[in-house]
Amino acid sequence: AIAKKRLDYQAPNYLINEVDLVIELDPTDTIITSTLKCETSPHAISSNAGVASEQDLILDGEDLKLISVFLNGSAFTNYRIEEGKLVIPQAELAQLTDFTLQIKNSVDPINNGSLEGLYLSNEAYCTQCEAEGFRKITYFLDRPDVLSVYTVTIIAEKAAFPHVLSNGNLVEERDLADGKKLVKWHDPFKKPCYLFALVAGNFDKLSDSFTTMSGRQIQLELFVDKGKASQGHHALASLKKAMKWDEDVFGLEYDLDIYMVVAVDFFNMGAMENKGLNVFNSKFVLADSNTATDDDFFNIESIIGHEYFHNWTGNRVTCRDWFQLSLKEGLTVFRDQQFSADMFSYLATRISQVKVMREHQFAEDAGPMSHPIRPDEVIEMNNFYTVTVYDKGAEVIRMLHTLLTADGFRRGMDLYFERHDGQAVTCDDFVNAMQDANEVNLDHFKLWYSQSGTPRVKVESGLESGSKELNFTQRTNPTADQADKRALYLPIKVECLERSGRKIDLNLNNDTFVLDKANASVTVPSEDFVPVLLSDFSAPVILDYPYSLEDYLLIMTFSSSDYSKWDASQALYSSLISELYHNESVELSTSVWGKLEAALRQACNNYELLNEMLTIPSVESLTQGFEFSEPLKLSAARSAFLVQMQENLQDFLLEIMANTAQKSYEYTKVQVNERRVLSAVLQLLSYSKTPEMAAQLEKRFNSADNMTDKLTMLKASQICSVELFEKLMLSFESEYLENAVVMDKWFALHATTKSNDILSKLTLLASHRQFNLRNPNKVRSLVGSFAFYNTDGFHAIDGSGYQFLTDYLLELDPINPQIAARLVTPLIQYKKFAKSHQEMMVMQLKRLLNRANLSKDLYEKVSKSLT
Ligand code: HT7
Ligand code: ZN
Repeated sequence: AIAKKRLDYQAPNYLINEVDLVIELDPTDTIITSTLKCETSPHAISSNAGVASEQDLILDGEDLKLISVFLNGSAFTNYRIEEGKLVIPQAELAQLTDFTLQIKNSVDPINNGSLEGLYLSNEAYCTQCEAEGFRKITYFLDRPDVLSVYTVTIIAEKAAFPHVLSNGNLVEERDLADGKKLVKWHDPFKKPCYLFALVAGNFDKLSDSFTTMSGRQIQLELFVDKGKASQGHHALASLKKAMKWDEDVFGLEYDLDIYMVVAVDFFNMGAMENKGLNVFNSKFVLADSNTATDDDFFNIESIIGHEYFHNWTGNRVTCRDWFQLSLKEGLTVFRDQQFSADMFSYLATRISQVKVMREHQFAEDAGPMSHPIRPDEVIEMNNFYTVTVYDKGAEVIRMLHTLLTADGFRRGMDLYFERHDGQAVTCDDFVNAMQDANEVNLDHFKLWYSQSGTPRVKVESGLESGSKELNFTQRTNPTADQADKRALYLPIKVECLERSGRKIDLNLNNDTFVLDKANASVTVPSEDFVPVLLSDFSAPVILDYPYSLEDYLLIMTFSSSDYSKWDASQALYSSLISELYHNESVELSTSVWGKLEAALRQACNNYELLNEMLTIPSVESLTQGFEFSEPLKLSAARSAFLVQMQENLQDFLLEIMANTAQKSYEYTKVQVNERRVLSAVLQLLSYSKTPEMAAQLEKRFNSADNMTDKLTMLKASQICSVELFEKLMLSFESEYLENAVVMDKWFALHATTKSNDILSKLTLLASHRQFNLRNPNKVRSLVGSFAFYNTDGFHAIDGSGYQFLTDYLLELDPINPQIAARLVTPLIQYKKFAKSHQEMMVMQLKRLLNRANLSKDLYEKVSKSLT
């Protein structure tokens, strides 16, 4: 497997201005006739040469059967096939500045388990072309800087496929002989081939419309499986909110006359922003109160928003090459976060994002796959749809937003679109627009794009005659991909509190201190204070300050930022759990509990904050705080902490429980926060493991009128009583057996159960009639939940969890390498665990590496982890 390098970029030798596709659908033998209007690219011509290219035309292709080639209307046979690619020799094109190439090939959708290119999801045809899937449909210059206008004709059986869709506008629909029909679509906007889409199936359709700010009526259509139309309303309402928000906040209006969204069950990721025809994983579309949780409602709104926002950040302005992926993904994630913050809540949105960074991105940066948000080297592009490119990428955009303010950021966005609409550009082009629109110099800031790793910011306070200094030092440790690190440009939000809780004025612009070198300090006009650092997670760094428990409690009580109150609660819990980790028999002092309760009581008038403060850091997030953690010991310490917390705060928790009445379900912010508080309280109380608590959970499960509460009771019973958990799970299974999306939750709950025979359970579940190895949602629910979130099972002392995952990956890799490579993540990050675990994990990684024909996807990750 050969790595591609960012710095090797070369502009294309040929352009493809127009693409005309005729696709005759057939499950095993779909025929594609592709007519390409090509032109020699100006880049390919050296000054003293003629007008024709000096290089062969090399069209990407994978798993295709070539039928015929025509050049300018004549049969053409002087081509070569090299490693799947179709090569038209330069000599054949020597006299031509523009030419038409017609290629006929066939593909086999039903046997395409990779879910890239054209495949079948249940009975529907659908496509996934990002990143490099178009080459699995036809021969093409499969790179994002080749932009073309598409006309797509689809021929399908009329009865089986009432809905036959592609990008843009419908221009023709007519019946053909033999029960077939022809449907033709035209997309007037030039686009890269990764935004091409085709869907054909028999769906229920929900229709609506949106009037844009300039008064144009846009037709909205949502396609879901038959019988599920009632579960599509939330997604459609979310789409309209997103369209309005992008107009209000960024002045961006939708461009085509129709916007379609299709929900499919077989999908590798969350959703895909194909021009005018989004394809969604059904779990991010379908929702009603009986089948979806509050979190599902939130995620649907956010992902619908995300894909919609791509229409400008991704589609109208796209990436020059895939190394620039964060150009569209980091920016669009930032935009969807701002949207969620405005629609739902800033605090909840920010906290959930910070958890992603701390639990997953920091781990990625500390592991073998560490890369900058703009990677330098890639073997398999699918491996770079990462928390680094997406989520750290969004944090980098957020820092620009902080530094330039909302108005300055908007000026930068306006200039970016003014300069680059219709182009394929780079991350530098984006930052340059921000810089030029605001007349600032962002050269140093750009280092965020090329440097990987998580900076550590150490803060110390030193006494200076009558006042104190806060001394900041930043350092980024070497990562697997880069040895040398430089100081970054870091905006750090700071607040200082006197012991009385009074805020000290620091005279900082926007409460933000910019640390732009290795060391710097801030003067604080007080001798005794507690600094509140990195409010709002103003930079993606790890902070190190010698806080005492008292300090955390002071921040939890007096900080002006709810975010910082939550952050202090998490740091407090982590430090107490760490005490138990080092000495499992330690009883945490009663005075801590009393003070904690007092701090939590202060938040009782703010259920949004309270529920966050009652949530204890996950094992995954705690793991990041240790150099070589013993996972089983850490999980035990966390449980021991929860038992003590429950014992010491029981009256307080029972009081809250008594104060929250069950209401008939509505997805409103007030109700969501009440349910979240109740969920946190019930989970904590479940550590009592008493029959009374079990009875309470059973009663609440049976009377729940919504999925959120049902899942809360299942999760709590998983802690409280094995018998109750098994009983409720059986009842849940019989109620939802036919609902694929809901059953994913059931699989995931089983997979995260603490149990000595978890592996035989998983094996049994894998033969459940709703389980299907070819469906990524099922695999993620069962195997993914186990490997990522079942610490005790996955890290079992005998290595059986590691072996189980590996066996599974070996089976999955030949079918869907993209998903196999995602699931290997917990195994390749072995270096953060104690030696005995490392050895067993390495043994399994070697088994993978020794497999003949391992995919590029797994090879890239596994081989890096073993060097
Ligand atoms: N831009 C989309 C990425 C995506 C994807 C990438 C690789 C393979 C399958 C995929 N499905 C979707 C989704 C997004 O970020 O909006
Ligand atoms: Zn995206």
